[in-house]
Amino acid sequence: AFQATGLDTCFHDRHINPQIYAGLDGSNWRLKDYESRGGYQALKKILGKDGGEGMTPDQVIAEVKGSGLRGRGGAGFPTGLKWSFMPRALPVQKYLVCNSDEGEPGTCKDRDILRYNPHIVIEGMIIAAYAMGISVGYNYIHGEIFEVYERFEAALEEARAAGYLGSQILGSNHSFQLHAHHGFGAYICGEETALIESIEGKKGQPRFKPPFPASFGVYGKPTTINNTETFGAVPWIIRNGGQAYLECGKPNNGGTKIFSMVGDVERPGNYEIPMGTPFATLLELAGGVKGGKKLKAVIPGGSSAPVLPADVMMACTMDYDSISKAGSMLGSGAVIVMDETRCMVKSLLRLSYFYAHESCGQCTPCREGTGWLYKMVERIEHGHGRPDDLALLDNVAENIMGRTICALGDAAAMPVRGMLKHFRDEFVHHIEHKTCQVPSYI
Ligand code: L3W
Ligand code: SF4
Repeated sequence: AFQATGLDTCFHDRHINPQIYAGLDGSNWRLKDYESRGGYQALKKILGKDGGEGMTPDQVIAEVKGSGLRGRGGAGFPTGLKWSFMPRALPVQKYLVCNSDEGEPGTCKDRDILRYNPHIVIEGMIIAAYAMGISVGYNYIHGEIFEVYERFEAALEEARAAGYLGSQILGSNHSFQLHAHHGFGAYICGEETALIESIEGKKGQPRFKPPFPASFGVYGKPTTINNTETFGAVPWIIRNGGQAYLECGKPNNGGTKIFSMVGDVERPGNYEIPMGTPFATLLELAGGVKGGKKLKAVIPGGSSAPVLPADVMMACTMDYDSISKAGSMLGSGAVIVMDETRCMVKSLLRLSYFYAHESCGQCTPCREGTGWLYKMVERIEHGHGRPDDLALLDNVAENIMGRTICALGDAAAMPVRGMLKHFRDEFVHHIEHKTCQVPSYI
């Protein structure tokens, strides 16, 4: 029904689009397969190895700026702008990092990109390194997907053997050494500065920002860090032009985005759609609400994003602006769909447990506050809620927000505030009646 950005960034669920998925199944991730899909043509284009004139680093950055590409990890920061922060002329070691530490509940896109198309990330990183004058890079891969790490290592070997990676790439002056690095599954290592600490061999705890990694990153040196999907979009942008990518989406929300449709849908999976597509269309692609039940609520951008009730969500389009106008955020693009049988108290309990468990413990509001939130929601869920608990929940969430070193504190507080804003009645019912008002739980 729509045109994706070529087959190379397309990860439709197998039930939806078997042809496209078949092109990227477990056996087609190798270099020869990627080349047959146009792989490494963008790299040849910038280096002038395709018979053309080549592109200067400034031209590459201008193309990425013009594409409207924004960070696909959660924050949506403009990629071209981030690349322009790199002090290219500074005679110090600079680093490029890919954040593949995908851990946001509901999100499962980056592992599929690496599983089915590792070379697209490698090519995107080589191009980024060229644009920013960087000679060393790391791809930090989540520790719980070890087979993906092994596959990425194998793809790196192929790229090196073919002359795409390493010293004097394709006979040019551009050299880039890229290494894979795996974590051990801590959610907090997806926060960019914790990830950098972990690369350096330290405990993965976030640093204060500023300074941002752009000036003080790996080993204190200028570092650019982007998400896996962000790098994956770069080869297409270079081959087809930034304007073409921008036009796939809508102003300020260029291109396509992969959404992980999870929860109560008939066909969960990853769907690449143009930015600005109505949520209703995405829901339809995923087969609608499971079992024909009624849609109750959606968490539109990974568990850190506030929940939205069905009617608000159905009026949204899938882009940064529309979702944030509705009071939530596009985040990492995990769309958690909840049907009419879902209890919001129980859902919040699961989320609160996650954040309390994953807090690194560095700052008091997060270390203590996430635990308090969890304990309060737990007693409400189990029929021991107190009349003043909702005011206390609100108060603790408010006092975490903006008072912590990294975004995990806010991420723990925002779901609480979203749930209380839209589904307060359910919490009140739990406290007053010591039981759930949702039919399946009565
Ligand atoms: C230089 C400046 N650089 C900002 C850079 C900064 C970073 C990027 C965005 O949080 C969100 C969070 C989670 N000079 C700069 C600058 N930068 N100003 O731009 O920065 P920031 O601080 O807005 O965001 P962040 O700390 O990177 C990320 C949300 O994502 N999230 C988490 C997702 C988790 C995954 C996953 O598991 N894969 O994606 C979900 O929504 O809550 O709001 O690079 O250095 N003046
Ligand atoms: Fe650690 Fe939480 Fe503070 Fe982030 S907000 S640094 S996870 S204690």
